Amino acid sequence: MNKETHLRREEPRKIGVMACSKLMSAPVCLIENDENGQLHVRKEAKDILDGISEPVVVVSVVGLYRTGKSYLMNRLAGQQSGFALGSTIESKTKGIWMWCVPHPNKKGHTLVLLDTEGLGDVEKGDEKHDTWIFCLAVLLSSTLVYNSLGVIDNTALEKLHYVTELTENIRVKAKVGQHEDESADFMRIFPSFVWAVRDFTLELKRGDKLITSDEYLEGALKPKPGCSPQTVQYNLPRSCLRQFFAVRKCFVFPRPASTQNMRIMEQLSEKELESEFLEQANTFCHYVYNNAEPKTVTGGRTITGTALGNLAEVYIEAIRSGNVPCLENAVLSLAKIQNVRAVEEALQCYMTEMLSMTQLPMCPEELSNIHTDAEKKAVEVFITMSFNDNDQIYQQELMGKIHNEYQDMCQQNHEASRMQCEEVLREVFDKMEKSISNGSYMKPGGYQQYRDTLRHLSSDYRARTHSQIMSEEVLSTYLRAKEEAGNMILNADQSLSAAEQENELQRLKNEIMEQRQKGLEEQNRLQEQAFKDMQRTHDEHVNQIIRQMEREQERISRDNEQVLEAKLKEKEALLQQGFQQEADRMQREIDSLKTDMNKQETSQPSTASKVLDGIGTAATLFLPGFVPKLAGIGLSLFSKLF
Ligand SMILES: Nc1nc2c(ncn2[C@@H]2O[C@H](COP(=O)(O)OP(=O)(O)OP(=O)(O)O)[C@@H](O)[C@H]2O)c(=O)[nH]1
Ligand SMILES: [Mg+2]
Repeated sequence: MNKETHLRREEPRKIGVMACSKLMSAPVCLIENDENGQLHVRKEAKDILDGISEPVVVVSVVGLYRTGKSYLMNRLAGQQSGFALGSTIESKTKGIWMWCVPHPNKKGHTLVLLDTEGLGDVEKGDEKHDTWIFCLAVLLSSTLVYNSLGVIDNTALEKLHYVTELTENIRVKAKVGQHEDESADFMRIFPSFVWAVRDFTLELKRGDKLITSDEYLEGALKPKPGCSPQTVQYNLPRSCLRQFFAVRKCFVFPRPASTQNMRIMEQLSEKELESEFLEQANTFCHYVYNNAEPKTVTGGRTITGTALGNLAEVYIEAIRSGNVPCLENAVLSLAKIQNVRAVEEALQCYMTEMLSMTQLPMCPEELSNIHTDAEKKAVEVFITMSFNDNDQIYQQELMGKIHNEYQDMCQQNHEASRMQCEEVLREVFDKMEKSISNGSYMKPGGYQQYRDTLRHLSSDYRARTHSQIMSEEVLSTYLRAKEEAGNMILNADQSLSAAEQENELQRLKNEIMEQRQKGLEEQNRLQEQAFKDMQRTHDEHVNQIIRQMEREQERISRDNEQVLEAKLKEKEALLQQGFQQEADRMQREIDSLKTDMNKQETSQPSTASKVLDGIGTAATLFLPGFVPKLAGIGLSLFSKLF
């Protein structure tokens, strides 16, 4: 018996999710019909998604009404109740409901559960509505759970006719070539597929041999030979499932409790559920937690909760205006919305970090380190949120804005330092100023006295301001202002001969020049720091883009590999079953997929070098004379360039 069977209801279930109430205590409606019968996204749900800046793993459940879908979703949330269940024959869930919970084992990810309205309710009699619910579940999720009761037989597959309509209702590319086969595109971007068979009472055996639930599903998806209309009809949903969903999985659940108890499932403790059901339910949940991928869109880009909300709106808008939702167009619309926001939020993140960490005046190296950290975080925010910023237009905008803010901050740091130095200067030279005013130095030997005091106080001042960036500059300005007074004291000093006075005058001039030089050197050091900062900025932006490109490329390659593997398997199966023509067609698809994969592979280095050019040029705009070096960029994609 499974360990979890012993858990009492009051205890949180140990299937993973513990702190899900942190995000949302209960599900909310995401998509519903408005008063005109048109689908729309509920603001409350959109606002919740807007606040989720983490990548999302989206699991949706679809299937005929009254088949335990909401109950299964509650189990995924690790909760006894949440999505509303009904115990009568009337369908319960309307539209699409959403529950966001922290992902139980993917740190930094949110698990978004989408529970959908039951399909095929004759009372409702709105087939088109059902079709859209099914399409939206496919479009919005990264794992699609199809839930049905009983067995996977022809009737069950006929009820899944929605998959055969996907090609009419969803478009991947805005323009499709005449003979282009879209199934690989669908397969690449469609969610993984899980068939949950409820109230399964049979034994998983073929002949004498025990089979797995996955083998059971694959067996049910085998095509029949022949080309009679009935056979074509029979094969259609099967081939759609095989062609659109590269990853397919099946779980069979026995009845969870007695008929009496099933009406009050939400109130049953784990003990009151059938142990075999519990075991299956836990295996199912663990499979989803471990295998459901973060949601991506075309181009391998992982999306955040915010983007998911925007995506839902873009799709709903297309459906409302009578268009077929198109993934490529959706990504373009999403890019416009997301990129502007990505720049704003990244800049906000930078400013918050800077303001909380800095205390002006401070040493420029320290300020620079804080800036580097803040910029790194800001670029991370940008990279997670932005979309299709292929020419790095928005990233360069961010770079410029951060640069300006940092320049302002450096300026403020100079000013703060100047004020503090001037304050010290006033204190230190106060007595000497008084002596100048009351003419105490206007006497024989007065000049020497003045010079000694000046030297002595200058060194006092330096000791008190040695860590200040404006120390020498402020002293230089002061000494220049004192030149006149020094000359007067020198002139008035009768103890010095004319030649000595001439010498002293020259010395005074030289000293002022030297001090001026020191001030300039100080400013040069600051300039050098600015170049260093720019180099770091450049590296940070380039590194993060390239890393992101690598992640996307990795995901695209993985998706392609998966599609390729599925197609090779499919071809083998077709050959074994004597479908030579179909197997040949599959081989052509495989060949064209391989060509695409090769093309993508070879275009990577040129894309990477474009990034470097773009970001490098942007950097030189902010700092004339800046030459972007490639130090610190040691990433694998980049190294392919050489
Ligand atoms: N026979 C059976 N009933 C179940 C199972 N799981 C839950 N139920 C019960 O079936 C009824 C319907 O469950 P829901 O989860 O609301 O079903 P649903 O598919 O979401 O229903 P709609 O929202 O109306 O489409 C409830 O009384 C549940 O307690 C199961 O595995 N088998
Ligand atoms: Mg329901």
